[in-house]
Amino acid sequence: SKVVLATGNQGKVKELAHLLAEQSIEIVPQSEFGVPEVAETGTTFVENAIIKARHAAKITGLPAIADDSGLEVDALNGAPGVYSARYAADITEGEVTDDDNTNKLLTALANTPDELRTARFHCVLVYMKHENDPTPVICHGIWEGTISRTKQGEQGFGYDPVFWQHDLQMSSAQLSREVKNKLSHRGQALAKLVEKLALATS
Ligand code: ITT
Repeated sequence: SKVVLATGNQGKVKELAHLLAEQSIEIVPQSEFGVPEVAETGTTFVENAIIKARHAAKITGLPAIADDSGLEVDALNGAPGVYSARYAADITEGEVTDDDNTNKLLTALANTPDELRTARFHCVLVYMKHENDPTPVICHGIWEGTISRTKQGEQGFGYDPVFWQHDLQMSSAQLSREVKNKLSHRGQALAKLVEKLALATS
């Protein structure tokens, strides 16, 4: 069955498409339908994921999966949180890049000692059968780590170069997609979603 993937983020597409393809769910990126960006006006990951899934379902007439995610940093009282994608917007002219965001984060934590640099990624995945689906399927995954003092690794996207896995002694940008998917907030949310969709459609 065809499902539109309601994201403009290529990093997310790479991580999600692979696992969903194994479920005989045919994922169509929303770019193929020219779905325009929608304002993420929610104050929670759940609200924003529903806004994006509903918008894509409305425009394409297909069921939709959306991902709203972000980084919660304890020393910053939970920031950047739902604003993770646009964290550095206030100090950047034009498009905010992943590098702008990670640089701002490293600066904000410059005086934070190692033991207080704890953080976690959240990912909320939402599946909506159609734009007026009254019972969206909502799944949440969390991935714990710490914020390093330098960027390391070239894989992944977003804050991966500064998201440190102490057990592995690697940043999440140094993990292969397969290993990141096994551990990550997105991989965990997706495993739950796959299970729920299998039940819902069986
Ligand atoms: P869409 O709304 O089009 O899906 P977006 O990038 O705007 O794309 P979000 O609003 O959900 O998505 O912002 C999530 C941000 O959190 C993302 O841009 C990254 O900076 C960060 N992020 C989420 N998951 C991540 C991951 O696995 N690794 C690194 N950074 C991640």
